[in-house]
Amino acid sequence: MIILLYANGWDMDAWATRIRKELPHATIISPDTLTNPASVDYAMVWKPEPGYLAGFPNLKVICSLGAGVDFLMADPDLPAVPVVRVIDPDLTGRMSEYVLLQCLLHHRRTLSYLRYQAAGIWKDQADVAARDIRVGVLGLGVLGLDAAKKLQMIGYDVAGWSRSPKLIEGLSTYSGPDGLDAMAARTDILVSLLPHTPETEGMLNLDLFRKLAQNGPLGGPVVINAGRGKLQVERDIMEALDEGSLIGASLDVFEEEPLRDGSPIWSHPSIILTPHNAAVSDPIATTAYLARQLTLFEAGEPMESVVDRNAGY
Ligand code: NDP
Ligand code: OXD
Repeated sequence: MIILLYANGWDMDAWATRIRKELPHATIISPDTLTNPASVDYAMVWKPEPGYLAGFPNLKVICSLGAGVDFLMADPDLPAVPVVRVIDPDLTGRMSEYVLLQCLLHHRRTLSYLRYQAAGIWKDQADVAARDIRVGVLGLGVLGLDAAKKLQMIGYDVAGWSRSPKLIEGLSTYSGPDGLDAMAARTDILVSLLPHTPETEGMLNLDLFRKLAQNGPLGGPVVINAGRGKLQVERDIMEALDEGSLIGASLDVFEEEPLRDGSPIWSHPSIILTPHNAAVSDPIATTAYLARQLTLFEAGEPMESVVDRNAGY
């Protein structure tokens, strides 16, 4: 079994060591050590250049080293083999930590208190109970559902939106364009955990922000995006913050990454920015998961997280 391991810009030593541990019979190669592309059976990749994987004529499976596969789906020359993505409790747990933290930071007005502290001001702001704050989660997949359940455990009034209708005990669910408007109207904090597809691109825009609950207990709505940067229209986020149809934002992902120097997002007092690290792929957990998928494939068994290439995620 020959595996190509390639993640543009990552240090892959720890990854190669872990894969060798999980799959002792595998030969791990990198673009630097590659001599015969036709010998490669499997690719484990993160953001290879479009067209790169087409140079491996005998690939059997392509594995994303993360949960998202938008960079693969956007490759017009992607080989027609199964694409597998990561579904792992380690990654899911990290994302839910991020979502809970960001909701709480805005809910408990942490940015204001940090400013008061810096200025030596002793000032109290109106306190709101979690049960009075309505959170709307865009995406009820692996990550969205876990985050929604954990937000409920804190006491938030949570709803979720997905492409297909869902019945989830204890959770208000919405789907489709009408469902989005209905959920927006009852949302104080909007959490985006959607994949980037042609359908979701640009949907975090001014039109949607204005449909969020404008008279909620926080004084206005907040958006949190850890899905993909292409979901958001950054110009619209700035405009919404200016006009007050948003009062805060937490952004982990950006239209262009790294975020360009000079973007007003860097210094906006109501935006919390993180560098696309809401849920990083841990080499140990990720390689164990992907090794299991390849073992299943070699045994002729179905793999657990094959991407639906028509849906694009
Ligand atoms: P899943 O595929 O499990 O879930 C995706 C969810 O989005 C599903 O509920 C799906 O609906 C919904 N969805 C997709 N398209 C639409 C649409 N057009 N309208 C409404 N709902 C839609 O993905 P994960 O939860 O595992 O991951 C989600 C995304 O999180 C990844 O694709 C990636 O972009 C991002 N991510 C970001 C990370 C970070 O560090 N910032 C880390 C990991 C992931 P349905 O249930 O009907 O299929
Ligand atoms: C992922 C990511 O998709 O880290 O896993 O963005």
